[in-house]
Amino acid sequence: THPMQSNLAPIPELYVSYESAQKLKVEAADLVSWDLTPRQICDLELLMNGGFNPLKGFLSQADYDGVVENMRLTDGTLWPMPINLDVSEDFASKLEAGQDIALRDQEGVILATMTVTDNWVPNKAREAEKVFGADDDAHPAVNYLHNTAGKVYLGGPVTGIQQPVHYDFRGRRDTPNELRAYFRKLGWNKVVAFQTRNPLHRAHQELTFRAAREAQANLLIHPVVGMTKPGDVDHFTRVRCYEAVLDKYPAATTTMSLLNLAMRMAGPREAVWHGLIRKNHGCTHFIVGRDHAGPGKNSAGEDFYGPYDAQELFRAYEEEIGLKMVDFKHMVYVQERAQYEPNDEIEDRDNVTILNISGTELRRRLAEGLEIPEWFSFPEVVAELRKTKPPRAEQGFTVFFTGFSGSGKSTIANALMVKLMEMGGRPVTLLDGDIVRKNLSSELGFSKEHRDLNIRRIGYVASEITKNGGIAICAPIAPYATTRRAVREDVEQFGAFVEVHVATSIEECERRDRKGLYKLAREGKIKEFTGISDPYDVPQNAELVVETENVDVDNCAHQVLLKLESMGLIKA
Ligand code: PPS
Repeated sequence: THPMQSNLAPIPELYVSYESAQKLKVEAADLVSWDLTPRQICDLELLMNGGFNPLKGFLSQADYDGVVENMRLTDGTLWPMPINLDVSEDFASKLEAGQDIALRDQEGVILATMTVTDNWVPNKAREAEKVFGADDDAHPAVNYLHNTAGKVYLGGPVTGIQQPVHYDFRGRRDTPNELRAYFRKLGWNKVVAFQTRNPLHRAHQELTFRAAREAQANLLIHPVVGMTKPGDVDHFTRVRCYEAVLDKYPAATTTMSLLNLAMRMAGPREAVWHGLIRKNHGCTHFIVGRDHAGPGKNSAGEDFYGPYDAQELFRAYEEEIGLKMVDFKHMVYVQERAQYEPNDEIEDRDNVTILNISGTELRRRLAEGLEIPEWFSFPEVVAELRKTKPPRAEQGFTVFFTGFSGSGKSTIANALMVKLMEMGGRPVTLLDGDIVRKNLSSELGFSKEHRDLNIRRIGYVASEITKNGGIAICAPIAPYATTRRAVREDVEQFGAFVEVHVATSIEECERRDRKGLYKLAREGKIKEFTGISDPYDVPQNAELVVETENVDVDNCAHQVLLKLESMGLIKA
C-alpha cells in the first residue's frame, strides 16, 4: 500500500452563517424546545462541526436500523454508531411529523434547531445485542441505554446555531476544520492520531512516538474530554498530565487537541467510529491498541470483547474508513537496556528483566502514597495525579453514626471530633442530629418523608466536605436503611463512608432517658418516636458496631479511631 496523504480541504459543517444564526435564534425562541442531556450536547457538537460527517442530523429510523444491523446508512455509507435524540414518551407524543424543535443546552441557550422527521420507539434489547455485543447492564452504554436514555428516539436534520460553550482549556479545543487548517498551515500531510481517556505514562509516550516514526507522520494526541468510562481520572487532571508529556516529544512533531466526544466503550465498533471521526479531523493514521475502548467485564466476569477484536474490525474496514491503522504494540520496560521495547520483539528475553506496572497496581500505589518509579511515568504526571488523588490518609471521609435517641451518638461523635482535631491535618465538621435540626432542617418534623429529607441534606453536606478533603462526622438517628444507603452512595463518589452503629438497646436508652423524651413518648405526648412508636432498621453492614453499656465514651471513640486507622484513613 502506498502512503496515505490527507486531503485537508474543509469538510461540511451544519452551522448557518453568523447573520442567519442571529435571526434563527430569535425565531427558534417560539419553538417547542428540548433540553439536551450532557451526552446529547457532546453528540450535537460533533454533528454540527463535522466530526460526525457525513451525518446531517440525528439518524432517521431507516438509517438507525441500517447502522444497528450492519453498520451502514441507507445510502450504503459506513457508520457504526447510532446517534439519536432520545427523549421521553411525554415529549415525543406532543410532536407532529416534520415539526421544528429548538435544542437547548442546560442553561437554556439554543444551540440548534432540528426538523423531526422520525419519531419511534426503538428495540433497545436489539440495539444492545447488535451494537454493544450483549444486552448486559454491566456494559456502561447498555446501562445508559436502558436506565438513562429516553424511551423514544427522534431523527431528523439539524441546523447549527452555535457551538456548545466550554470554559476550560479553550485554546486546546479545535473543530475538525480548525485542525485541518492547522495541519495545512504547518504542512503536516501525514498525521497519526492517538485516542485516549487515560493519563499518558512513559509506555504511551514511547509507543506514540514510535508509531509516528514508523508512519513517518506527525503526531496528534487526541484525548476524549466529553464523556468517558465512569470512574476514569477526570479530564481536568488528565489534560494537565498531557501538557506535561507534550514537552517530551521532539520539538514541532507533535500537537494535542481535545475532543468533546461522548464515548460508548463499544470496543470494535467504537474503534471504527473513532477512525471515521479522526479522518474528519484531517488525520491519515490511527493507533488502535489492545482492547481499544473496552468496557471492562460483563456480569459473568468475562471480557465483553476479545483483546484484538477492535484491531480486526478496523482492519476489515480500513479502506472504507480511509485511515491507516497503526496497531498498538504492548510496550514493556527492559531494565538492563533502560528502555521500552515492544513485548513481542524483545531479544534475549531470558537474560533480561522485564518490568511492568498494571493499572490496578498504579491505583494502589497512589492510594497508599507509595513510590512510582521514573521508568514507569514522568515525575510531572505523577505529581498531577497525586494532587488529584492524595493517599487515603489525606483524603476526605465521612463517619456516619446511627442509633436510637439517647444511644450516645452525639457524645461519642464529640469525643471523636476532639481526638481528630488533636491529630490535625484535616478540617473536621460535626453534623450532630440536634445541631442539624436547628440549622439545616429547622422546618422539618419526624414523618418518614421529613426524616428522609433531613438525612439526605446531611448526606449532601457530608459529601461536599468529603469531596473537599475534610472529615464529616454525622450523628442523626437515621432510622431507614434505604436512606442510609443513598447517603453512602453520595459520599462514596468522593471518599470513604464509615457507618458506625451505636447499638445501645431501646431498653437501655429508655432507662437513661437523658432528655425525658421517652417518658413523653410513652405518654403519647410525642408522636412517631423512634423505637417506641416509629421504626428503626438495624444496620446490616455497618463498618463498626459499638456497644455503650459498661463501656466509657473515651473507649467507644477510640474504637472508631482504630477502625479509621485499619481502613488507612488516618496514620497511626
Ligand atoms: S432523624 O430520624 O434521623 O431525622 O432524627 P434526628 O434528626 O437525628 O433527630 C433526633 C432528635 O430529635 C429529638 N426528637 C425525636 N427523635 C425521634 N423521634 C421523634 N419523634 C422525635 N422528636 C424529637 C430527639 O431528641 C433526637 O435527638 P438525639 O440526639 O438522637 O437524642
